[in-house]
Amino acid sequence: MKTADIKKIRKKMEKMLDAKRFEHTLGVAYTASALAMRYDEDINKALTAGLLHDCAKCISNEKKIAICEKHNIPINEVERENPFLLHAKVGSYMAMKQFNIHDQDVINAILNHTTGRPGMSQLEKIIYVADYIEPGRRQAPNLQQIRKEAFQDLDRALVMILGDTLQYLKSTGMPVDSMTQKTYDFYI
Ligand code: DGI
Ligand code: FE
Ligand code: FE
Repeated sequence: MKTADIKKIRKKMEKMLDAKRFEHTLGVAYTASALAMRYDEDINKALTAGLLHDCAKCISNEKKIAICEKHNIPINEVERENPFLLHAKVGSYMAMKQFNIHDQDVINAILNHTTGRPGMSQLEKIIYVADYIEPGRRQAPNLQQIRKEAFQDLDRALVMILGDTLQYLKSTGMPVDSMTQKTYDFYI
């Protein structure tokens, strides 16, 4: 991943996303790069995955489902009910096909950024955590504490986010994707 390629991705994302989502995307990319510095990970991979993680976010639910069906991307029951969850799977597919990203770790970071997965790589954890703590986020409880923890102990921050996410889903009555629960059980 060269700097020039990253600039190109950034320009494309500005066109593909609405202004608010683009702002969030930049927040995630730069937060991920700071975490990469802290944890000795590849900064350009963190920037690339951060820029692309929500690339499918502004695609309609109907279109996301159609893309999955066309390319044999499996849709589970919870995703069928909450198609916004599919932006992670569709986004990782688009990163490969439209943005020519072939680095499996970057692809996995995009694929698993919403639910996590057991046995995440450092880069996957960095994107998952950066998505939650980037400076533009305001609403989440314990955000101040989680932001601090992210730069002290990445796994602890990960568990805090998974725990708060499950609690939030429970309180709103939204169905839990089995992967979110499995990830929490794995890391707790
Ligand atoms: O795309 P973003 O908003 O930047 O962030 P994201 O991709 O992490 O999505 C966050 C939302 O996903 C948040 O409202 C919680 C929700 N979410 C995470 N895990 C699950 C979930 N929603 C459902 N229904 N089930 C899950 O397991
Ligand atoms: Fe997302
Ligand atoms: Fe995001």
